Amino acid sequence: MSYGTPKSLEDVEAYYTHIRRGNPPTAEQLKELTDRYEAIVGGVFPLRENTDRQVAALQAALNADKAGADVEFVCYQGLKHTYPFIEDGVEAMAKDGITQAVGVVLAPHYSSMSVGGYIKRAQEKADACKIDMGFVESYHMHPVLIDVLSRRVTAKIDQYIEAGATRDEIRVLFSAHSLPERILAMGDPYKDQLLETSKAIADQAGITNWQFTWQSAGRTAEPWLGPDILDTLKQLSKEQVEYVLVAPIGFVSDHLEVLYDLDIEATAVASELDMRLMRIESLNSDPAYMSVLSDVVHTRLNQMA
Ligand code: FEC
Repeated sequence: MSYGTPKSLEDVEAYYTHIRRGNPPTAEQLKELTDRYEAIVGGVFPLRENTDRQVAALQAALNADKAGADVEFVCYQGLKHTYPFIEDGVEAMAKDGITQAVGVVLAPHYSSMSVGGYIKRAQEKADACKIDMGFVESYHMHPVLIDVLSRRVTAKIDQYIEAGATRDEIRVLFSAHSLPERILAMGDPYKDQLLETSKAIADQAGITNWQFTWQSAGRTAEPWLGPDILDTLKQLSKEQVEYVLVAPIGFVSDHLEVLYDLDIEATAVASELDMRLMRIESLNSDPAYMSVLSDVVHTRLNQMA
């Protein structure tokens, strides 16, 4: 399961309306979002192809990792805010005669407002279709995930050092999608899981100059978790930090929140502040990430059997 992205610029309004729980955006809000899509690679929607590739690569990894078990894995796709919706994916499984399934989200950290929402919808549809469905809730501390992300952080730090920075001059910002502040009062594990992942990567990469920051907060009236990355950059500029490396650990794919919010918006703010900003490469369908997903799915399936 994954967030989903519009099929085309014409599809942005329906997509945005779904995110807003059926409330259509104003013309101004729609234009603002459409402009953001147009700014990333000319209105192409990389998340769609990315997700397709991830689904195909996971299916191959699951079948390669089954160690002779008499079972064939088939992966179905279900998106949160556009076609094929989560319910469409579960229905397609039922039509194909699938009776047992494991659901996994292309996001490593659990929040009742993110992964919890995917699971609830899939579970409801699976119950209606009489499919025995189990779920992976999070995999934010999987050693292979920590390892692959640490290596990506180290690669960019080395690039800064080659360009003349010293290790002490580089500040690593781990980031993730903000959520409304009320999740904290609900005892949601999201923030703690993100801090755990950040610390594990920093320890493995031998980094002490790091901090966590939020990004991509929604445009609603209620307070969202902060500080936002744009404010963090302004603060770092006051501390005379010149080299910033962003590691958006809450995301696994190249999509709007990475390609626009970081590569365009945050990069422009950093440049105005005379700072250099790089980000680590997204995992997309990296075989190491696919092996993490395959491992957590196999583990969950064994618990169900
Ligand atoms: O590339 C793309 O087309 C999709 C990029 C995209 C990803 C993504 C991931 C997450 N979101 C999460 C939470 C919220 C909450 C709201 C919200 C709103 C938006 C809007 C767009 C959008 N999100 Fe998103 N999100 C992506 C895109 N998101 C566009 C609407 C305009 C805007 O506010 O910018 C607020 C609405 C609500 O109350 O429901 C909350 C979380 C994730 C990471 C986990 C996941 O992937 O599911 C959490 C990718």
